[in-house]
Order: sequence, then C-alpha cells, then structure tokens
Amino acid sequence: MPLVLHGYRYSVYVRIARLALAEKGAAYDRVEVNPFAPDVPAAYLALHPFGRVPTLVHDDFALYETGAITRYLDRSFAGPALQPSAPRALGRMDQIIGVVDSYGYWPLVRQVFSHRVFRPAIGQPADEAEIERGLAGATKVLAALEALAAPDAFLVGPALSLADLHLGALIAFFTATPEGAALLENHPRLAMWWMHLSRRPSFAATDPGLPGP
Ligand SMILES: N[C@@H](CCC(=O)N[C@@H](CS)C(=O)NCC(=O)O)C(=O)O
Repeated sequence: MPLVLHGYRYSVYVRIARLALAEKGAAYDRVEVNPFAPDVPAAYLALHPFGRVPTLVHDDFALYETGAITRYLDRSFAGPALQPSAPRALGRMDQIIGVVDSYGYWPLVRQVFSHRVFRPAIGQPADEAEIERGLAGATKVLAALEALAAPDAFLVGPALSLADLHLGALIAFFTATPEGAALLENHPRLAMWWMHLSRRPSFAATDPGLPGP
C-alpha cells in the first residue's frame, strides 16, 4: 500500500510527520514540494488547497494538517502506540500540540530560527528585530510548556507520544540558534527532556541539515 509524504525538506511540520513515520517504522516515499516557491504545482494545490506542507497520501486517501497526519499514522501502522489511552494524558498531549501550533511555531521557527540560521544560510538578510520579537514570544511559550510537562521521561508520561515529536521538531530548530539553546537551559524540565529526546535515532534520521547559499 503506497505511502507518500509530500513536503519541503526544511519544513518543521514535514519533520514532525517524518518523526512519526520513523518512530512507527513505516516505509514511505517522499515528494519534494517547496511551499515558498512562486510556482507550487497545481497538482499539489489540488491535494492541499492552502498550499502548506506536508500532505500524506496513502493509496487513494490524501490527508493534510500535521496533527491529523501523525494521529492517522499512529492509528494505521504497527509499532509502538504514540498516543496514551488515559484521558488526561491524551488531553495534555493534544494541548501541547495545540500550544506548539498556535503559539510556538511562529516565534521559535519563523522568527528566531529563520532569521538567525535559515535566511543567512540561503544568503538572505536576517532581521534582528524579528529575532528579538521571536525570543520574547518564545519565552512565554517555553514557560507555559515547562509548567505543562510531566515530571517524567516524556512530556505526558513515561512513554513517547506525538507531543514529544511535535515539540521536539520545533526545539531542534530553535536550539540550532545560540539564543534558543540558552533560553531552553532556563527551563530545567524541558532541557532534560530535550537532552534525552534529541538522542533518539528518529531525530538523526530526519535531520534536514541546512541549504547552501
Ligand atoms: N497547519 C499546518 C501548518 C503547516 C505549515 O505551516 N507548514 C509550513 C512549512 S513549515 C508551510 O507550508 N508554509 C508555507 C507558507 O507559509 O506559505 C499543518 O499542521 O500542517
């Protein structure tokens, strides 16, 4: 049954989906789509009317929105369960994913990582004011997540969940900046969590590296 992930190599959301695929041990093909390009193919826009990435296609079933994709993968494929069954742990997992999407992505990735690391890597100018605004936003997000994180090996308990992959992909990008790495260290629970999570083979296997200029 063909499984294809359409998306941009450097996208944090694509990485979340790839982390879930890696942790499930599911084999898949990738189709490269750059959503920031001026000429996103019409065939891709037919799959994803908002033109974002990723989109998963499983046989004749197409799915976009990363949270839907990772939950679908977890329910459809063998391998360790990535969602707890206890209502409160599941509620916390969904809450953390919501915080990442609603409040975390923009400051951590689009303001701090993009301007400090990604834009310089492709020869585009960085805006220091955007980085400052991103760090202010990230401070609030990390404080909230530090309070939500379980006093356990993973964010919602003793087992890896989709919340770890969703936040982990963001933190991987954010801590590639000196400011982000320093800010994370002010949050002991998250810093310890990240130290262990970042060593998982799934993170090495999905590291996109950086583009050349
Ligand atoms: N809500 C979407 C967000 C996906 C998203 O924003 N992806 C970024 C790349 S990390 C994108 O496609 N950006 C293109 C744009 O902003 O035009 C999801 O969960 O999949």
